[in-house]
Amino acid sequence: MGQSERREGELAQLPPGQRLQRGWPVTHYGPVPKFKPDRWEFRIFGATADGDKHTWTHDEFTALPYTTVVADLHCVTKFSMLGAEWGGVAARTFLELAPPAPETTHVMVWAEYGFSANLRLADFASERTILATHKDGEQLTAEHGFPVRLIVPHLYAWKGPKWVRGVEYMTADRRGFWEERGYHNVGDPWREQRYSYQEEPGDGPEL
Ligand SMILES: Nc1nc2c(c(=O)[nH]1)N[C@H]1C(S)=C(S)[C@@H](COP(=O)(O)O)O[C@H]1N2
Ligand SMILES: [Mo]
Repeated sequence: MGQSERREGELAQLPPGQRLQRGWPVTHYGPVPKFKPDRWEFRIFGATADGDKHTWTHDEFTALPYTTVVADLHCVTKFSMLGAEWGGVAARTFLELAPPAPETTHVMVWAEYGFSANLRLADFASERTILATHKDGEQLTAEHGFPVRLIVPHLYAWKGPKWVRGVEYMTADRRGFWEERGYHNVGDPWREQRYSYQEEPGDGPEL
């Protein structure tokens, strides 16, 4: 049974070393960006199949098919928030609208102020990965990532940038912001992949 199908009354499963957090703390590095609707665009670039950059204005992004995913959020600093319903656009929708070139193996998800997180293409392509605009039916607040944040349910939450502006298709792996600063390149909470010193050959590019 998947995480999304947990029944009421059933004990929620926490990954090793995590503890339950009541409420929803705000965790990020740097200031909260101000949303400027006329300058905002969401872009997909890099190794696209057609070689072009694809962009969406905020209105265009909002008009894309809306879906929901129930998923937990696990911060590497050890708190977890369980059972949030994220609403937004499935990552797969973008893979269909702007397909990657066949050589694409990884993506870099870019956010305001140059924050970034790298993912294996398969992690981004998960049917549960979502570019979220809402949580539990309400629009995200500025500090939680409005207008768009990424949720990758099966990875630690630093792999889900808030204030996302684009996705770069890559033909080789490259470390993102926290992955360059001591965090694990893959970041699977169920395997407790917290720090880069735990990496095994094949988990990521040389540090
Ligand atoms: N742009 C940006 N996104 C970010 C971060 C950040 O520093 N900058 N921190 C990540 C981390 S470490 C966590 S735990 C989650 C926290 O999300 P929340 O503040 O909505 O709880 O955001 C992630 N997304
Ligand atoms: Mo975190």
